[in-house]
Amino acid sequence: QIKSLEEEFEARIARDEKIEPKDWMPEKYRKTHIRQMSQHAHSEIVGMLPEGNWISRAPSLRRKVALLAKVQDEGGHGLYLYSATETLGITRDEMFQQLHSGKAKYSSIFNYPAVTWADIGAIGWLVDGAAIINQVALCGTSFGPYARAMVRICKEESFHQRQGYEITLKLAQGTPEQKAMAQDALNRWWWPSLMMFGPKDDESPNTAQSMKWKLKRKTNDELRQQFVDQTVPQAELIGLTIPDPELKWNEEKQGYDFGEIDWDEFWQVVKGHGPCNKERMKARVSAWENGEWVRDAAIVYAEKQQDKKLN
Ligand code: FAQ
Repeated sequence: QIKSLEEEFEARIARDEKIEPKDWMPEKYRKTHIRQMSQHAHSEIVGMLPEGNWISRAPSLRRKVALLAKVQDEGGHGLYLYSATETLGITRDEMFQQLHSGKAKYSSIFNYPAVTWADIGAIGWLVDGAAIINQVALCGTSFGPYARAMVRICKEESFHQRQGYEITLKLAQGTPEQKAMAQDALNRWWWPSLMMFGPKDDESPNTAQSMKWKLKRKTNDELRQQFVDQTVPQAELIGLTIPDPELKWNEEKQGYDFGEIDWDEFWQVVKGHGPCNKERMKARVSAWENGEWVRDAAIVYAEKQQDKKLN
């Protein structure tokens, strides 16, 4: 019987049908979705921290309003993705427990510090730019709730990317000091942004199965190449230089060749030894602990409302 269920499932995937939470699915399909989707949700929530750091120091009211809205969107994306993941049978408490204990990962990129205002430009331009490329592909993913979440999230991400590019553009057109700030931010965020797409395909243990199940629609290297090809002309347009001496247009492949990523640095950051890993986890754990009374009060309130309805 399992055999025929599995065959039917594979046939549905082959027909590009969406798999919905109550449909039969192989246990490994469920597990790998919980892994990727919960890590995606954690990345959105931890991703609020580097930029949150700049809300009170944004250089104008207009910048402050935009940044506040962006960070708020990220919180919304995280909650949306947690809800989508819950449909696979894991609770939100379990997901937080996995994050706080270090069992679940979140994107390496958020373990780097945002040290100047130009970093807020670089995060929007490069980090959201990379996120969109990854997430546009995920709009066609096979699990219905994840695909639908991505469609909505991508719309907001494109506003995030544009606000970041505009910050960088203004700095690049500003005084020599401002232009130097924009270049310095690009220098520091470029390589970590390329790392967001994960290990090379031949060193990515999850890619082959995830491509078969159409969880992933493009591989890590395909998406990384797309990001480089899209971003280099954007840097050129505003007079900034990509910090890669090996970057070169390849006429034959109609794309850029680029230098080797520092994979030691990538794995160090993924394993918890990046510049801000400890600080980020401390912020999340203390938010969870300090918020306990709010969660308790909300539960008691909900119970009281329920009692009122019954009586
Ligand atoms: N950081 O076999 P693969 C955002 C792990 S955007 C940390 O290739 P997979 C928006 C990977 O989990 C960022 N860990 O894995 C925003 C696996 O470990 P595991 C979030 C990484 O899953 C913008 C191991 O390495 N976006 O938040 C990373 O097939 C601005 C082997 O790797 C998403 O999560 C990494 N960079 O491919 C917010 C997108 N790369 O789980 C605020 C959805 C790999 O077996 C401000 N996720 N690892 O223990 C994906 O597309 C995939 O999960 C990949 C990794 C591509 C990230």
